[in-house]
Amino acid sequence: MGNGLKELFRRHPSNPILTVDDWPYPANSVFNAAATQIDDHTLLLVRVEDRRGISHLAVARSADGISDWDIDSEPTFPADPEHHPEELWGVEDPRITFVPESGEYLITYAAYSEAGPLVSLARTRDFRQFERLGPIMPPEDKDAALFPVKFNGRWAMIHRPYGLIAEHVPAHMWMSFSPDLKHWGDTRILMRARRGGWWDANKIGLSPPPMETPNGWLLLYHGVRKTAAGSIYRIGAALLDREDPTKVIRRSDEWVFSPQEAYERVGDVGEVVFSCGWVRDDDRIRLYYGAADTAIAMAEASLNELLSYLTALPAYCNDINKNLSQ
Ligand code: BMA
Repeated sequence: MGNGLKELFRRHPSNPILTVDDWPYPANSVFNAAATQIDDHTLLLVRVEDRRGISHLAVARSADGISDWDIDSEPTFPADPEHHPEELWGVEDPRITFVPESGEYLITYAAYSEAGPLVSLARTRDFRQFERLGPIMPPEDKDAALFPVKFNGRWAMIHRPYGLIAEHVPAHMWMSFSPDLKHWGDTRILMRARRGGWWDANKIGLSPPPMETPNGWLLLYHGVRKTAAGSIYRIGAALLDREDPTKVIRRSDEWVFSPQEAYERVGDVGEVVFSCGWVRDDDRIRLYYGAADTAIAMAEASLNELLSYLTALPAYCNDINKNLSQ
């Protein structure tokens, strides 16, 4: 976007809406928060990096989702390496999926194990008590979120395995299925990283959990562009078939959101916008994102505008052999 075209996502004027200065206890940074709407308030499950470099998760609540955050006075979901050795170096980048069928919230997060990050799962009803279901994907794997409904009786999850063969092998988005949230399989590539000079070449991953819309499952995903000065993390959009989410039906060529403001360009890791959560209120979408691995910011979009943009794109070709130009 840019060049005078209307941006799909509009930054909130009070960005960044949460920084470590708002935190009730000492920490290094707050970023990459999961988000959900509970009754009359917005809940963020925030990744907090402490001053050792280890991350935990903390709950922040706000009536308008922008200001007056009520933040838990101590870590809500600290790593528990004693019982869960895979959490040795912390817990990171959560995604929340509310399951209407059971009234539970399922939380996927990256547990930073000695062998690299892996996908772990926990569930809660109130964000006070959590039940850990443990690792569901071996390392290295992250950027995972569940769908809120089952498909033919099976849970579905998007995730991003990486580094299984070698660093130079592209990191694509994959999808797996499970009858019981414990045993995962029927694993396949969902959407490939592009190649060459593309903004989303070589490494992509899911951003917030998939959102159900009349036109299909709306996805945002991050693409990583490696440059001589470091990596740039931007966000693109895609649509999956509503009945068969293994089919990508649209994918934006251009990114829909990218680092531009000072708080996105400068920080612990500059040139990063990284989203793990969004909240929908009729047509209004609030996208929460980590800015430069340092603070939390928010941008708004209209669901109808996003869907009009995507549905006007040509149908996406899922056939890799016809897609080599990308
Ligand atoms: C990714 C993840 C994110 C982080 C981003 C930019 O690989 O580790 O947590 O925001 O890098 O540093």
